[in-house]
Amino acid sequence: MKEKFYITTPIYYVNDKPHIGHAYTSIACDVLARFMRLDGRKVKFLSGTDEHGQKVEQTAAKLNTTPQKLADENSEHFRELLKTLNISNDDFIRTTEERHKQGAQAFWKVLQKSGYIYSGKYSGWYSVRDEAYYQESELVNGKAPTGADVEWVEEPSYFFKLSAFQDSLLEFYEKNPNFIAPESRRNEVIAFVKSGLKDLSISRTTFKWGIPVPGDEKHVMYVWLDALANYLTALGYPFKTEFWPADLHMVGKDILRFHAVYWPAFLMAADIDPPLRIFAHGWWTNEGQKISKSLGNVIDPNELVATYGLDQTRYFLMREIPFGNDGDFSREKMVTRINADLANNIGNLAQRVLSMINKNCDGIVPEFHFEESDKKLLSFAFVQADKIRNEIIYDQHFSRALELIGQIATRANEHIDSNAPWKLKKENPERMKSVLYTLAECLRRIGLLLQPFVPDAAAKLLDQLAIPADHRLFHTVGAGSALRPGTKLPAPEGLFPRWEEKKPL
Ligand code: ME8
Repeated sequence: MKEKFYITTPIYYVNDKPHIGHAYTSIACDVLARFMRLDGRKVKFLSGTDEHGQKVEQTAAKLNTTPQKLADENSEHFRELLKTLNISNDDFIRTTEERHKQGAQAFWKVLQKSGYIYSGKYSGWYSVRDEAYYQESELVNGKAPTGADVEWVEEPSYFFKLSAFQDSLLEFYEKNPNFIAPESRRNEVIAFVKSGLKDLSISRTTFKWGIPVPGDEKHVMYVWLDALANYLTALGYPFKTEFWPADLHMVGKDILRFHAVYWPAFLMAADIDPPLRIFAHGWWTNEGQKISKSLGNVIDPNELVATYGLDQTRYFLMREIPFGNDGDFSREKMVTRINADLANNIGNLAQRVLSMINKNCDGIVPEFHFEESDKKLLSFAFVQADKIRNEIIYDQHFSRALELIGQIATRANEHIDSNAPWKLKKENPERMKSVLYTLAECLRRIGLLLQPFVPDAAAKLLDQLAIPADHRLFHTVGAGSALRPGTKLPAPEGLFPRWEEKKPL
């Protein structure tokens, strides 16, 4: 059996349209899903929408529509965004689907049967925007630590005995040092759990838009318990759980606590294995400013793609900042990446090599007799591939992986300059052929490695090298699957155009 890999995005709230944060998480997951498939794993990649709760109900009321209509409309926007971004998810779950409602209710019943649910009364602070309860001590100037408004809530509620899991959670983090990434976030979570866990209110009675609590329909399930269960219900829980435990839940830093504290505690209570890893990524600002609706600087990912191109957008988001850190989006940084990394380095390499083979070798992969420098370049590319694999599999270090791919292109461009194949044409045609072969083979390796990040451009590059679709898995990166001399190549086409600022008319 192939090794499995189950990866999830957060499920997105349907109170509004998608923004850059949604695109970012989805692209990061897609890179991993594609990487793991190319690495020979059996992948399950899940995304979806989080449709219940007070926030969605209130937004629908404001817009004079029903929560279901609002959810239908916005869920579709998320689905379309995934298509636009070339996201390769295998499933898309909506929490209003029957399969989810039934699975979430079954999960509730298991928690109840195990004795970890009791009924009581909640009185305390709640933030509708965050869909989160806050302690008095957490408030900052009367607001949630996130800046969201809070309201005082007093209502009958069921509670989950979260306090009973404090020690088990700490032991679990201790035994599984890779459970929370990055490291700094792990420390935050441990400190939070050590500071003491209170039981968690897991049902609401003052509004209706949620999954009814089994056996007590005056209550709806707390939207986070409902939402987290999606990772199981999408697999067919309680009947089927193939692929569980999840290998990675990708989340933003603001929702780490729900995933790294509440979720494993619920699962422990239900006697189900916790997921293997939670990665909390950072947040984007826009030209140095916090992104917010009131500032009117929300970035629409559809516009990014329309303006800069799909692969360019994917590349920028994965390359610009170390994954886990916060990052700043700016037009200037985007254009610099497009021109310096994509057009001038990788694009230019492909252009030079493929057009020289086209002109000087009749578009046929030439014969070769390697010199030491050729072998050195190819083995560099091979070693980089191994390093990239480690960066992605163990650390999800996307920017470093792309940097390593860029280094192969830089070396290859240097190899062109130092060998000057255009001069060799007359002086030493045999040597020219070997140099061009080496460079084309180097491009093949670059093309293979680029696939998860910029799938369209990588496919175009591999097509131009006449690599059959079934020769594109990572195990083909080595010499055993190298280009065959004599292979006819199609006419070369540009890969990554330069960004030219349009001059005003
Ligand atoms: O939180 N930069 O959904 P959501 C980067 N429904 N990421 C950002 C961001 C920014 N400026 N702004 C937001 C939810 N995000 C829940 C999840 S999972 C069981 C339930 C990220 O639509 C944010 O960190 O509000 C989060 O991971 C994601 O967008 C979805 O947020």
